[in-house]
Amino acid sequence: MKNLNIGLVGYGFMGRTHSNAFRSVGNFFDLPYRPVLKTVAARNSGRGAAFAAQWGFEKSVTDWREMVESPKIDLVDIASPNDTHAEIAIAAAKAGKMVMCEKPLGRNAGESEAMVAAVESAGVPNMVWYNYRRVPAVTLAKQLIDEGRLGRIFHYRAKFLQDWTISSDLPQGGEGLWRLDVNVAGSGVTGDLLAHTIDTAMWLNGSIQEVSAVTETFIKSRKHNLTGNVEPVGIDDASLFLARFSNGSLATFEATRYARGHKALYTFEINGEHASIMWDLHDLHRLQYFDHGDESQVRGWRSLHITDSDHPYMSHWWVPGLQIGYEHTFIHQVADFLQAVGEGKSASPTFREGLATDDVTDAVLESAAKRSWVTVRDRADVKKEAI
Ligand code: SOE
Repeated sequence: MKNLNIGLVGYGFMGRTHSNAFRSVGNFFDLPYRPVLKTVAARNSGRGAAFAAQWGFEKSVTDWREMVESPKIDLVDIASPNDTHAEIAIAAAKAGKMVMCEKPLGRNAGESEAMVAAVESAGVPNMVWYNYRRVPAVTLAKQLIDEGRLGRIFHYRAKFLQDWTISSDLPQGGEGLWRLDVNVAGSGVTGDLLAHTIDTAMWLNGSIQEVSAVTETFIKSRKHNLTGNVEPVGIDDASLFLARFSNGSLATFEATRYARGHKALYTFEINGEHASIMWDLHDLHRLQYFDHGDESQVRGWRSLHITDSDHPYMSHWWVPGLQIGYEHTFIHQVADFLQAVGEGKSASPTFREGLATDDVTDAVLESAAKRSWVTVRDRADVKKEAI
C-alpha cells in the first residue's frame, strides 16, 4: 500500500466530512493507497492551525498555492467556498495533482468547463463530492434499475427541503453564510440543493433533455457580513422545475430553504413499468420498493432495511442489522476514488459529470429567468471510463 499525501483547502463543514473520510477509510476498506493528511490550507492561520491539530494534518498554510505547488502533495481536495473551486482545481491539475472538489463543481457551467479541460488535459484522476450516491440504499436503487427491475421509467420526483434561511435577520456573506452571497455561491438552492438531486437523478435515470423552472427570492435584501451594508440578495431561495429525461420519463424537482420544519429532507421516487422505488434521507438506510410482479394477495410496498452484508458497501461495516449514517457516504466516496486511482481511472462523478449537472442547473436558472422551456446543453462527448 502506497501513501497518498492529501492537501485540503477549506476547514468548514465539508472540510470536516472530507478529513473524517480520509482518516477512516483505511480502517474499513483494503485499498491500494493510504491517505496521509499532510497539509490544510486556510485563510485564517489560527483556525487553520487548530483544524490541523484537531484532524491530524501535519501542518497548515495560509496560501493554497504553496500547498498546490509542493512536490509533497499528491492530491488536492477542495472544500472551500464555490468561488474558489475553479482557480484552485485548474492550478492543481496544472501542477499534476489529483483533484477532488466539493459540489457544485463550478459556480456555472463556464467555470466547470475550464476545470474539466484542465484535469483532462493533465490526465489527472478527479472526482466531485456528490456524496448521496454512496448511501447504500441509493446505490442499491441504481443496481435495481440497471438490472431492469423497474422496466421502462415513467416518472422521477425529487425534493430537497430545508428551512434555515427563513429569518430576515440572517445576514448574507462571510464565513458560514457565503451560501447566501451570489457572488461566492453562484446561485442559491439551485446549485446547492437541486444540484444533489440532479446528480442522483442523472446517475439513476440518465440525462435530462429539457427543463421548465420557476425560482423565487423571498427575502430581497440582507445585511452583508463583509460590508456591514444592507444589500440586495442575488440567490434563489426556492427553485422548482419540470423536466423531460432523454429516456422519455417526466420529472418534478423542488428545492427550498423555506420549508418550515424540514432541515435536510432529500427524497426521491421513481415509478417504472414493473416496479417503483422511494428513498428518504431522514430514513437513509431504508429503500421502499414496490414490485408489481409479486403475488397479488401479498403485493405491497416493501421497506427494505439496507444493512445486510450483501447490500452495497455494508460488508465493510458492522454486522447485519446495524446502521451507518451520513459521514459514511464520504468514506465510500474516498474508497471508490482510491480504488479507481489504483486502476488508473477517475471515480464517478468525475469533473465531466459535475459539468453535466452544472449544465442542468444553468438551464434551470435560464428557464426561470426567461419563463420558458430550455433545452439542456448536449455534450455527446461524455467519457464513460470512470467507475
Ligand atoms: C446546505 O445547507 C448543505 O450543507 C449543502 O451545502 C450540502 O451539500 C447538503 O448535503 C446539506 O446541506
